[in-house]
Amino acid sequence: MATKKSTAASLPTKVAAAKPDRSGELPTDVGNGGELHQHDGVTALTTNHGVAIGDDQNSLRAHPRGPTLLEDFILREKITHFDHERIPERIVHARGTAAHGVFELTASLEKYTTAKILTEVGEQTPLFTRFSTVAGGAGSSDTPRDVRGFAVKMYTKEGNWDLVGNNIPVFFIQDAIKFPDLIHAVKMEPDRGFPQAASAHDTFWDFISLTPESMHMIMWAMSDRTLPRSLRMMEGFGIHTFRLLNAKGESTFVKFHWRPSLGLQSTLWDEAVKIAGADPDFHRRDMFENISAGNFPAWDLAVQLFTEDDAAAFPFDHLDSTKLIPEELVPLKVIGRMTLNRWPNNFFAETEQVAFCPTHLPPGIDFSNDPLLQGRLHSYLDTQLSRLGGTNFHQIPINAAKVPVNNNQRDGHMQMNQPVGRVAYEPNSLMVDGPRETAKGFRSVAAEEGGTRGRIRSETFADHYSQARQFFLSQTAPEQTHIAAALVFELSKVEHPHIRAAMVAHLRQIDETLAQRVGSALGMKTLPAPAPTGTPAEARPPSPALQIIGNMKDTLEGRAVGVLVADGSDAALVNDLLGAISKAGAAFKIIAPHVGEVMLSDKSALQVDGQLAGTPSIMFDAVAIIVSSAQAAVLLKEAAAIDFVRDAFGHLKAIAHDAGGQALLEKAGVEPDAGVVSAADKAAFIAAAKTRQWEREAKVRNLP
Ligand code: HDE
Repeated sequence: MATKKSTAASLPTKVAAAKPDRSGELPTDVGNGGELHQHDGVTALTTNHGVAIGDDQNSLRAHPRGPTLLEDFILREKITHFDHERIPERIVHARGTAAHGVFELTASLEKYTTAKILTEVGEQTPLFTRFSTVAGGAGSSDTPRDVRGFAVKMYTKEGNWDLVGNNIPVFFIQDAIKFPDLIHAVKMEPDRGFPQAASAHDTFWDFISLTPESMHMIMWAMSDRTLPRSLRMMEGFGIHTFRLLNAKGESTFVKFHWRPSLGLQSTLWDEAVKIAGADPDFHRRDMFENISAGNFPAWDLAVQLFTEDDAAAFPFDHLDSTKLIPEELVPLKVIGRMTLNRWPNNFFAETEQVAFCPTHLPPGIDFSNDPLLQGRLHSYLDTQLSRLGGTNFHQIPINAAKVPVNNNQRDGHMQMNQPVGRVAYEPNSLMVDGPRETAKGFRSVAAEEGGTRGRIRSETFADHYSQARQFFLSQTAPEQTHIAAALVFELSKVEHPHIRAAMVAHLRQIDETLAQRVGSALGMKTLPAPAPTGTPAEARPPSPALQIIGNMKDTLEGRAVGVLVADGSDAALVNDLLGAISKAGAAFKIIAPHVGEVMLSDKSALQVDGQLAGTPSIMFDAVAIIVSSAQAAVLLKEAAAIDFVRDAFGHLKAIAHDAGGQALLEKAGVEPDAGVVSAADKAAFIAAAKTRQWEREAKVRNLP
């Protein structure tokens, strides 16, 4: 039988594409680049050992229809490498996305610290920031109800500083020894392997209901903080109290906060659920698209500084990570700005292999005795050893400090360095110019420690309800309702009634009205007795800084508007509206029944960004529907068009429409309100698009 050799001859040998930024990248050809590697101007495909490959389409066979030969080292090398492409995903925060950027200091903290990154105003420090969800696996969706990781690796002139934080300023537990239990409880249940990336199941709420210290965090977790609209619109927090150390050896306590320039914004729960289906990569794509478009997201870095004496006067313990320091008590001081301006070249090499450790600190910053932080100081280095395979992960380019690294640590798996000389110890007299310790090196705060040794939880950690209540009472009415609705949703998924009852018993210690709203929506005829506690909630003044709605900015900047059009849409109306959207700083996407182009009423062509069925309104902050009456008649029979409108309305978004759009609104059951405006009234649309129509919520949903 005649055999034909399959070849790739028809494939283009060179692809004309925009050149990615290759700075900081290891060259792919690390050999001597000899003549063999160039043929007719084409870079030769090689094995990992630099041998040019003659045929990458066919494995070596005994004869054309015979067995493959063991001798085929090219096949075996390629497949073996492929077989080992994955490394273990992170046990928590497995799903993430990251970008490069820069930190610039705007106000010096010289009085408090020697750390140059916090004292040299104007200094630009390169950095890499990774955002993540906590509970889901690497392939889970971007929008579950979950805490978001906010980890920043700053390559300072004095070594790396990793500020490994979250988008919520408090945590579930007080002591690191409970972390494996918390994570085992929230991750998929081990006998069934589900649910993925969801806290709405029995084991999570069982653990939480038996862990009163988690109540403050639960208020945050059930709030819209866990449903960010964009990673660009969330705050970041170092959570723990850290210390700054100045040249005189004096120390000051510090908390770190990242404040987004775009302000805070969240999605609604129903929206987040639908986004997970329509675009599981919603946040990753949003970050990619905005950085690619030059809309660089930015955050202010702010600090709260306080002394031992200040701390002694707080009505909570600053070493307890289930507590925050209200801004009204210790104001925030903005000291610098982070801008993310470059997408990684390679997801695996950078985003996957980046290894954050809270122990990476430059001199001038130090830890506090927070028992949660103290446990983390062990965990991160330990986890990198198994995730990245050995002790030399600091040599991977994304992890490598951008200052010289000199010490006598040697060898180990995947050692990339080739140290010279016979000396690998210190002190020594044989290498007088070898690395030595220096007075400018890392110092620990000389704190006095005293007390009784033991496995003892401090009495000052005993109040679990005051800040939970303070958080709840600080929220706007719609935000309080969302917390109640989230608790009802989550606890309704819990199969064991005693767990539901235990949670409502805790809520009674937080806020009686909240307990009643949740209890009655869970079908409880009578509420369980309040959870027993020796430290009931104290009244604390509300802190409006804890709201999202109150911290939304009066802007459309960084947001996106979806404009639904079809052939024959009114050209003047469409173009006017697009102009107004751009002027307001937002992006727009043109959605139409088909991709390609639509022909507007003046016969001009408009490029389509998304096909209707694949581009639902959940992707946008506001929508406009501008369609001719003839097209409206067609779209009335299209479920995707009706859902587009119904969801936009149900998610409290502004809707602009013309007469054709009006027909769709009617079919979708939209009752006009202040957020439903004529497409000709651009100003009214832009104003309405900057917020959500909170008054509408009670009309479209039965809320607890
Ligand atoms: Fe983590 N955490 N964590 N965590 N954490 C990890 O390290 C751990 C905690 C946070 O984008 C792991 O590299 C313990 C608080 C972020 O790569 C692991 C405790 C906060 C990330 C680990 C905590 C965080 C991690 C898993 C309780 C907010 C993702 C993979 C004492 C301040 C970093 C890894 C990235 C990742 C342990 C609690 C934030 C296992 C033991 C509190 C943002 O080392």
